[in-house]
Amino acid sequence: MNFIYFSSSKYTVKQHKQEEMASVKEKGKDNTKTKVESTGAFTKETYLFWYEKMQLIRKFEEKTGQLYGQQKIKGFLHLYIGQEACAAGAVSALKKGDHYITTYRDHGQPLVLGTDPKKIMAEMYGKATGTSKGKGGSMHIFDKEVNFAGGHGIVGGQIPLGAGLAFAEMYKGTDNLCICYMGDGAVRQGALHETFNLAMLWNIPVIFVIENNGYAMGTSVQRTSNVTELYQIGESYDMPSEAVDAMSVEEVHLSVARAAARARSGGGPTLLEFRTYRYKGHSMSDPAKYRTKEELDSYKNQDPIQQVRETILSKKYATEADLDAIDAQLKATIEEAVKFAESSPYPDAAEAYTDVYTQTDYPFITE
Ligand SMILES: Cc1ncc(C[n+]2csc(CCOP(=O)(O)OP(=O)(O)O)c2C)c(N)n1
Ligand SMILES: [Mg+2]
Repeated sequence: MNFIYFSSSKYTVKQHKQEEMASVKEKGKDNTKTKVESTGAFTKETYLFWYEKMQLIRKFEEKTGQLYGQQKIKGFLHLYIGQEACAAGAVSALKKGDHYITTYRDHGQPLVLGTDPKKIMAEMYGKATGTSKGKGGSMHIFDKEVNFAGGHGIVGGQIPLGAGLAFAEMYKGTDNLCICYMGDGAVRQGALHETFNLAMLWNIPVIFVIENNGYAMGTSVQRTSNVTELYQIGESYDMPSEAVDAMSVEEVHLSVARAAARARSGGGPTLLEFRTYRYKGHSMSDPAKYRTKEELDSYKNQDPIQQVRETILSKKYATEADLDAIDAQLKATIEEAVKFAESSPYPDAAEAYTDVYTQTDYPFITE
């Protein structure tokens, strides 16, 4: 194997990192409190993109919640409602060719990236027309067309895979990167620490995102973590790291744009801690008794979609009627997706044996 990418300028890379870290720290650690001043820098098109995509996630998921109640969608269902800006602000800051990978809370990214909502809905129904031929369900949406590498159920399992996707691009000499999402519950997994170490050592173009929604199932970050400012975990690897107010789609975009510029210019990994909140329970069977209504309401008062709606109206980028028309269009798209899923067939029983990884020359099988 050719190690040229990470052996030649080790000392310089390390120095570069230290300078980066100093400048990130300089900007002030608690940048979640500084409201973005540069909202004027975003165009009308970007605001309308954010509105439409975040509203698509919310309305699509509200529908899937109802369908789950009617037992039309079975298995697990983890909703992203409240966290929409984490996906929308990242996609607007990245480019075609970049890779995305995330947890089982995985409907947001593909919906923003443009995966057909019909195929996502069909996957949730377990139908053959779904993104994973109905064999993955809600937790395993994949779409190669838009470089969305899933949908992973093992907490932390996607972290090394995300670094691997980015490594492959570096190896091929492109300027593509990978944005790798994980929850706050994943940061104590050994896989994260092994990956952070190698990603820094090899200067891999990866953006690690901790979607800190405060809880891993019913357990708060404070109950499991000595360090509760989770972005600081990156600092122990000399990784440029920052906390981001992820109820603000502008802040998400700006932070991802900074990290992407670093990755593309050979500056290696960044850790972003997106401070966000899920309005619904962990999954559909969670009554969410571990948190107060006041806490939930305090986040709903900073709702990312509402914020964008207000900005659009105040800047006169669109009227109430225009936004209502977008909502009506989304409703029709979602109804069409439900119809498509309901009228699609289940996979053939023989499909249980296809798309399964086998290695016929695996040396340890003797029979
Ligand atoms: C290795 C592993 N351990 C435990 C679980 C069970 N489990 C599923 S989700 C979850 C909580 C993860 O929370 P977090 O990372 O904060 O993500 P969130 O659900 O909040 O998006 C746990 C413990 C699992 N899927 N994988
Ligand atoms: Mg969490």
